[in-house]
Amino acid sequence: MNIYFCGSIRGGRQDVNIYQRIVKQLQKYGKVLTEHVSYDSLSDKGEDAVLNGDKAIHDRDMKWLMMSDVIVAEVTQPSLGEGYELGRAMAMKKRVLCLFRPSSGKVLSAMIRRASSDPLFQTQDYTEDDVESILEKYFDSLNKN
Ligand code: 6K6
Repeated sequence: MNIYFCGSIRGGRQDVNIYQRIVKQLQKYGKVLTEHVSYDSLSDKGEDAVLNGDKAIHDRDMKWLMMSDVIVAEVTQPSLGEGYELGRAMAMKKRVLCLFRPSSGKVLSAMIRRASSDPLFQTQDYTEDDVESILEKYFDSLNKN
């Protein structure tokens, strides 16, 4: 199974430790095409962008999005790039799981919260300690369908 993980980059890297925890768990279920989103070394300034260029990053990510079977997005830290990826994923009729932490004190965008009226698109509130069990339940349910 190809898994596309979305997390904030230029939107701010404050949740990178949680991204790492999520990616580690996702790797039990399949190949995470976007593991780099969880790297400590990736800053919000973007040495990577200088090396590769924004067009190459965008085109590579869109190719991976198309190849993916499921998209998992940590959406607590708002990110334009993530919002874009989620809209594109929905248009491609991909299966999407968004994870949001209310304990952050933030309120999730209505556009993401209400996209969940689409059966393929789920948004789940969680606490950091629940990461593993939530993902286990989600991927178990996929395997049954
Ligand atoms: C690195 C640091 C700053 O800019 C970069 C460029 N590198 C990227 N490499 C791979 N994926 C990226 C990059 N920038 C954005 N993305 C994609 O958009 C990722 O898949 C993330 O889920 C999402 C983050 O968007 P922003 O708007 O927070 O950057």
